[in-house]
Amino acid sequence: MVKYNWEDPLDLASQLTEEEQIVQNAVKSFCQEKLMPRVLENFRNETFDKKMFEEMGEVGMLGSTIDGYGCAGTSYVSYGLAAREVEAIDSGYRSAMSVQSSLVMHPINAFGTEEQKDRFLPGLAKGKLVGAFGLTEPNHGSDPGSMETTASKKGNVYVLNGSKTWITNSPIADVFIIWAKNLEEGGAIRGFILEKGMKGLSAPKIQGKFSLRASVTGMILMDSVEVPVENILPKVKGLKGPFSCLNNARYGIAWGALGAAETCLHIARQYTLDRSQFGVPLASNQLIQYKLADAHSEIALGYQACLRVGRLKDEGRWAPEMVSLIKRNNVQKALDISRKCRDMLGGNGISDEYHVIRHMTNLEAVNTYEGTHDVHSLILGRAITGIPSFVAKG
Ligand code: TGC
Ligand code: FAD
Repeated sequence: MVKYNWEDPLDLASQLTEEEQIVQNAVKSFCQEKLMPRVLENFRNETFDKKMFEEMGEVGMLGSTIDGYGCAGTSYVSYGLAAREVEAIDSGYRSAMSVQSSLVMHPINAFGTEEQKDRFLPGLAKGKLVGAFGLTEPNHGSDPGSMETTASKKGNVYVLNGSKTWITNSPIADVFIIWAKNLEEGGAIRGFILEKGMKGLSAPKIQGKFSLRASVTGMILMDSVEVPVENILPKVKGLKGPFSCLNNARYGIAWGALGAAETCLHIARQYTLDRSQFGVPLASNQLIQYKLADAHSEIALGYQACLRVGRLKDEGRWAPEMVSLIKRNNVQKALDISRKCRDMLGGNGISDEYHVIRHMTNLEAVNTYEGTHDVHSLILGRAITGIPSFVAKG
């Protein structure tokens, strides 16, 4: 028998390799030193410091699972642990890292030519270049297969027309992975690498978000943008291109959301130990302990599921539905935990100085992006029954 450690109830630490522990500790120190000091200012003022990408690049956090091109070549478990530590500070910072790593560097690495990899990956790994991923459109979010953005070949360029919206990093991006229907191939979906400064390309910022305020989000507008033919990603065709990238990002989110929930739990625990009402600490109240126990249990169980999927990913024995399962479950649980923790802080719970409300509002967006909670229910429902129900039958 061992003594129960409430901070690591199922002894996750001992299930990690030495390398994974080193990565986690290094990222944790980085987050405390570089991210925590700027988060309130970024969130309050909806600002984002592009320098953060270079700082993440210096410690090997960008495209970390890729081998070569200046990337660290870590396991998927290490990538998940890094997402956990970053999102323990703010989901917006994890968004910036996820998009760069899973949605921009991964498709270039998996579907690009050697020239494209040599040209873009080292700069993206160092954070000298910032990337964005354009799938969602104003009229097509959960159903990207109906996208309207088109590419048509004219001589040695593809001409791209269309618009993407709700795109993380787009206003500050140098490199844009754009998914469009190629008219020459009967509308097959293809990935293209667009670069800042191309004529007809703009990326206005979306203002006024109540969630993920420390992450910059925008549109991508393409008005006859001429993209050299060598900028098409040649090795993938169809929706499996963007979805393969989403598998990795969704996996990181499953870890990250629990990192945010864990921060909320730690803050609520300390607050209820420190604050007394009716002459006793709030934490001595059974109703409070019940809520803490629920949060503690869900976080511990959720991490075990993340670790399991991470190990299966590292072994190549995973299925996309496993990722839907942990993204859907962990984000919903994290959102519920953040709401309960906010409640336990009473009036102070709505002040950003106590951080919990920031995590709570962030998790609303996390529940929506990368496939909404309900879309993942439908993905799992299809796997359980064999019946796709994305389109309601009249
Ligand atoms: P469906 O018929 O199911 O599939 C079409 C083709 O795609 C393949 N596929 C996958 N391949 C790899 N991984 C997956 N997870 C895959 N899911 C599907 C599938 O095998 C098929 O291939 P093929 O060769 O037979 O053509 O497609 P559908 O049109 O019925 O779509 C169903 C649905 C709802 C599951 C899908 O559209 C979906 O997942 N919608 C959600 C959209 C979404 O997640 N958007 C995310 C945008 S990016 C973002 O939010 C970034 S936020 C980042 C941040 O800031 O952190
Ligand atoms: P909709 O698809 O219109 O859904 C609205 C509601 O209807 C949801 O509750 C949904 O679950 C429900 N619904 C939809 N279809 C069904 C159905 N068949 N059955 C039952 N219910 C259904 N996208 C990118 O491409 N790149 C990015 O970098 C990116 N970053 C983002 C950052 C932020 C902060 C946010 C908020 C979004 C981002 N997105 C990005 C877009 C995100 O992926 C979409 O918002 C998401 O996929 C949902 O699409 P939608 O907003 O159009 O909602």
